[in-house]
Amino acid sequence: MNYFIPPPMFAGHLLWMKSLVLFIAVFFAAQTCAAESILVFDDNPINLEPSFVSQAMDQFGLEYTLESVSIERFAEYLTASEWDLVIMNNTVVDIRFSTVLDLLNTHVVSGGRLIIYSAYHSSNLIDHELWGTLGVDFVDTNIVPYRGEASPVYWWEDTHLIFTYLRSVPEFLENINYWDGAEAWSVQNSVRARQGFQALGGYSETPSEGTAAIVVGNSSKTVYLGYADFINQADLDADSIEDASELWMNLIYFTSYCNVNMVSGLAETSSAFYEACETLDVGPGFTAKDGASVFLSSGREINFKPGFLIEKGATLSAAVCGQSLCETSASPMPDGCHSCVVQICDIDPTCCGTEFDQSCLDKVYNVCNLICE
Ligand SMILES: [Ca+2]
Ligand SMILES: [Ca+2]
Repeated sequence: MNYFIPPPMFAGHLLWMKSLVLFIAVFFAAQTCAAESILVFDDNPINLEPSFVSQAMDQFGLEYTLESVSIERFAEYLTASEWDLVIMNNTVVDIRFSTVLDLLNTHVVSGGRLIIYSAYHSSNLIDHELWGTLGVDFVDTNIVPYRGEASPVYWWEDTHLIFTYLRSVPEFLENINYWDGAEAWSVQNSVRARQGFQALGGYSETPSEGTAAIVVGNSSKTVYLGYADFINQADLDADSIEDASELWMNLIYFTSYCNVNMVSGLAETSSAFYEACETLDVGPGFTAKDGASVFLSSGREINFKPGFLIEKGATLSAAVCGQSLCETSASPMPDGCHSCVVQICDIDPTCCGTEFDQSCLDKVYNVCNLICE
């Protein structure tokens, strides 16, 4: 069974605010960011160019390998090398007869990061061990017909980082399966979270066992998603970014952010947070509009590129630690310069009082879940 019939053209707060007495550093040197190894499979039928995932990646200036057609080629990529982060947003391609879930399970068991949605969880893949590794047990499926309304997805812990970290993301209350292409179905899978995993959102307004749609675990390295987001075109908070794309930005950041260090092409109208471990490039093209509160934070420096604009009624706060979060230093970190520094120094005050030694550096990964290259 195919859930999607393609038209011919498609064949194939943060706490670091607590000491916001910092400074705005203005540089105009061009900096590029080194990419982490990120592999994406995304056959989202409505936003292929670019998909919500790609929009989020592009906002960060991240390089990634994208496969949107062939599950076999995706499996080859998985086999060929190790990846820091793998994203699978599988709406269309039938994966039931591939080895891809085996490969993804190996990836996670070996410590890799994974964010996954697959329509085919509801097919004969229910018992695959990957789902147990991700902390979920299948409960039910809701197949949403063309022009039908899917269940809303509610946030059960609306202050969690995945809903607030970089972008404030409204609940997915308008999941309407309508688009101008060919007839398409979408699939929502509901699951039960296992012990030790967090169900952060689901199809019921309040947390309820067996109706979970967003489950995180494995030390914040994995996120299971139960819903197809290609049908969610809403921008309910009217900040000019589709809410589904905003959630991807947070999810990517939450699972594996560190040297994500470019934000561009944005017009902010509310609060937004952007942080980097070493260098943060803002722009080209970045506008804080009336009512926006923009918080920037970086280890070494923040570069403002052409097209950077703060309009009347907007505020900008920028914090620079003065040293990379990815290196040890004989100097302590200024407390509050970065959300990760706040987390680390709450646990070990010597990192902000004496020196930023190896045990502090280890916490960048172990506590903040940030990857330094
Ligand atoms: Ca938003
Ligand atoms: Ca939005």
